[in-house]
Amino acid sequence: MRKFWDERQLAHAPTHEFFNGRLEPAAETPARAEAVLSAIGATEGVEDRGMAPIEAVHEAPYLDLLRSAHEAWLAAGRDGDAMPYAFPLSRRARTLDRIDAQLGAHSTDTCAPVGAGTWQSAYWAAQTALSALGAALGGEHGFALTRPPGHHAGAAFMGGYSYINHGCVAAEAARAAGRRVAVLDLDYHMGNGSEDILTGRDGLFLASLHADPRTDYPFYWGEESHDNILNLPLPRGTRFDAYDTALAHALEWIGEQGCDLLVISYGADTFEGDPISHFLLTTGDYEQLARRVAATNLPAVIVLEGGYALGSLGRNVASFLAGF
Ligand code: OKP
Ligand code: ZN
Repeated sequence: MRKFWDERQLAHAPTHEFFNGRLEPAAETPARAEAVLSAIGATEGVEDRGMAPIEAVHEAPYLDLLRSAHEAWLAAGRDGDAMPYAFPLSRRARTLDRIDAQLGAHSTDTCAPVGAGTWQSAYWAAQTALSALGAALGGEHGFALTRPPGHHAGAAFMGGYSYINHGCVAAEAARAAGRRVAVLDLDYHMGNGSEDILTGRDGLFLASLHADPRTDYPFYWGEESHDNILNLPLPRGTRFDAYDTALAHALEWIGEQGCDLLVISYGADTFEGDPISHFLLTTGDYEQLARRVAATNLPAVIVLEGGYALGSLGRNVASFLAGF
């Protein structure tokens, strides 16, 4: 297992998030990366492969907005993180002059504040995932220590702490290199951005285990399977046995699609002690689950999505990696 990290991912540092109708301390913080770093040992640095692999999954106007939003926010006389408050559902104006309107048009929710360092962190998360892909293309598993998460970011939208979908950036780059790729999403939350990006793309597949959207964010995606997407919702309270059974099903389906490379969106927020989630996996369970994945003998790129129990996050990630 080769492990990759770039410290520019610490630049994104939201202080607050809008949750249950009020501002709460942010759950997705730079301290998450520090916690993982201290548990996984030495990491390798990251190469800069530029914008092209990011532009292969995100639309240019969205990337332009993401890069410029915080400056526009300051220019509008605001301070702190940029955050939308109005969202076009069926209606869309031709011109969106105000930063508030632009943000709302490219966001699913109020869970993706844009600060001065957001672009830098999301960009280097994608580059970190691409470096881990380099390892997998060379036949070794690669772990990308990535933050902020990516799997709620779609082709033209941010949401759910996610801005650039680094897992999909790696998956698309692998496909461009001639591989047949399955994204296996093991975060607690359904990866609606990944579904948005991957639906109907030749040579790319998504299998996702996640909390039932009837009870959990992102609510409006993830109940049904279709095309190249396998969605496996699980109830709150899910423990190892039911999770492991669903994982076996997902891996069987991935095998049937003839995939030869895995991108794993690993979220440690399926942990029993996670403060915002409701599954009951233990630290030791992650090693067992990873063993099952590794038994496919497919090279894997592992990117980090969620996981918010700061005191256990490092151990949980290390346990998952140990299974490989
Ligand atoms: C990101 B990842 C925050 C409400 C909480 C957002 C959850 C995002 C999870 N305003 N809902 O999948 O771990
Ligand atoms: Zn999550």
